[in-house]
Amino acid sequence: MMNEFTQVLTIAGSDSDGSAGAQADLKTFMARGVYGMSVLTAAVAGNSYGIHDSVNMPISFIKSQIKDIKDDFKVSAFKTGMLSDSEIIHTIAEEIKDGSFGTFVLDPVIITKHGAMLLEEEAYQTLIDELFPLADLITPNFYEAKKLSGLELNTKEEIVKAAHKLRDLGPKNIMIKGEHADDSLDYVEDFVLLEDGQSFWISEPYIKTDHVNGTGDTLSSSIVAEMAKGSSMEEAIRISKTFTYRAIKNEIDVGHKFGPINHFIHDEL
Ligand code: PXL
Repeated sequence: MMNEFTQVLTIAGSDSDGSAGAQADLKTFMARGVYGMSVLTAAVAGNSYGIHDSVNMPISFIKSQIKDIKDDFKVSAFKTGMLSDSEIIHTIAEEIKDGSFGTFVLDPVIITKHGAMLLEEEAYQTLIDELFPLADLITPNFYEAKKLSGLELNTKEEIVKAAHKLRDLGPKNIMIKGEHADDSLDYVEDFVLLEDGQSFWISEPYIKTDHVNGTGDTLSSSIVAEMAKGSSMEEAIRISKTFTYRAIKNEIDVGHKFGPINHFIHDEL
């Protein structure tokens, strides 16, 4: 008897150094015990010093990848990561709106921690107009939440306000990830607003490390995996936050500068 496997998908960019993008997503899917597939939207040339080049996949090729997955697999949940521009966003929206890939986690990737732009500015509105209404969850980081809500987010009240403002744009659930640019922080606090109106903060101790590449990708793909396995949205978010925290805490020595997190963490969760 063959094992039946839960199948999930990432629609994202490839990152050559394996720390972020589709590579981080696939490693996370493996660590969380689901079968991961990828539709590549773009590919970046990067290492732990930064991103040095990138190309977008041709629209026809993005469509071919999606068609091949639809023709053969039963995807229970999926995420989007780097989408580059309006044309790619529009293509993805058209392809996923039939709902055949299940639960949709949208990680609104705009910029890397070290300043590389992964989404053109002209595309922010397309992301909001075409993909937000289809999303079960969006997971903006602090910077992305500022850009997409138009609020400054200087206080906790403003973060709560931003979450409501973003939810009014269509996504069912919102997770705004806390700021962690400041080394004097004791905790990183994320704010979650659920579909039923309940909300909560999740906090984990701040870890001072240069090895945080791919953190957002890992969190959102872990949520995809947990949703696909049957968790509720709240459970999936809590499990994934702990998983990501542990992947940051248990550092691995890879790369000379801003290294990856540790996807080999898969005991007990
Ligand atoms: O972590 C954001 C991200 C997403 N997708 C790709 C990336 C990165 C960051 O480096 O390279 C392809």
